[in-house]
Amino acid sequence: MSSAGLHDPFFRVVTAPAFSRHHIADLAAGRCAVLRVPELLSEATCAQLVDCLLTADFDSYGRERVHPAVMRFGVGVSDHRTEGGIADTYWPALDAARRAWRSLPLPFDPLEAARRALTSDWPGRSGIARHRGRELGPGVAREAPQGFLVHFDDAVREFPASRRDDPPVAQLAFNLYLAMPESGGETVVWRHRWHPADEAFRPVNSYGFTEECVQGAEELEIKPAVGEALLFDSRNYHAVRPGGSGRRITLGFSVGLTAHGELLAWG
Ligand SMILES: O=C(O)CCC(=O)C(=O)O
Ligand SMILES: [Fe+2]
Repeated sequence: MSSAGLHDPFFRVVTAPAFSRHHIADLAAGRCAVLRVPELLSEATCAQLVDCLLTADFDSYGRERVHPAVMRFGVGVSDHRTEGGIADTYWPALDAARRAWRSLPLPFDPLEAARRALTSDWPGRSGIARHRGRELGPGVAREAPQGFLVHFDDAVREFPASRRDDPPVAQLAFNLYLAMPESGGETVVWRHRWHPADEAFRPVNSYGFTEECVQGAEELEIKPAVGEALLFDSRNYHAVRPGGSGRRITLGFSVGLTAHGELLAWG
C-alpha cells in the first residue's frame, strides 16, 4: 500500500501453475507486477544442483559497482559495459564462463531447462538474445548473502549505444530459487520506475539507490520457496533483503520481449 493508502489494482502478485503466454503478456503489459510459479523444480533437484554449483568457483560482480558483494557463476553483461555499449572484454569472458559451466558435473543444463519452462507456451520464437549475430550469455547462478540494493534493470537505458539485433520492448527478470535462507532473502518490488531525480539517491558508481528513492511507493514483498520461479518487470525498482542463516542461491537471467513477439533471454 502506498503512503497515501491508495492501491493500483494492477500492481499485484499472481501465482500460476506454469508460465502461460497470458501471464507473461499480463506482466509485459503491466496488468500484474510479479508472477510466481511454485515448484518449477523439486527440492531434491535443487539440492542436487546446489551441490554441483558449490564445487564451482564463484566470481564477484565488479566490487566498486556492486557492493555489498554478489557472488556470481557465469558472466553478466552489466560488468562489461563501455560507453553505453558492450565492451570487447565480454566475449572472451563469456567463452570462459561457457567452459566453466560445461565442466560442472550437472545432471542437466538448468538454465536451458528454466528457459524451456518459461517459454513452452509462448507463441513466438524464443531463445537467447543476440548482439550483431553473436549469442549473449544464457544467465548466471548468484549468491547474494547481503542482498541486492534497490535498483532497476533496463537494457534500453543501460546500453543505449548497443546495437542489439532484437531490442526489447519490455524487460522482465527471471529467477529460480535453488536455496533460500530461513530468514531474510525476500525480493521486494516497488511501483516506481526510474526518474531523473532518482540519480540524487545513487551513491557514486553504484548500481543501486538508497531506500529514499522508493519511499512512499507501493511495494510487494515475496519470499520465494526453494524450487519456485519468479518473473517480474525489472524496470520497476526492486531489491533483495539480506539473508539470515542459510544460503540464498538462484539462477537468473533477463528476458526481453521483442517487437517481433520473441521472448529472448540473456545473462
Ligand atoms: O534474486 C532476486 O530475487 C532478484 C535479483 C535481481 O535483482 C534480478 O533478478 O534482477
Ligand atoms: Fe535486478
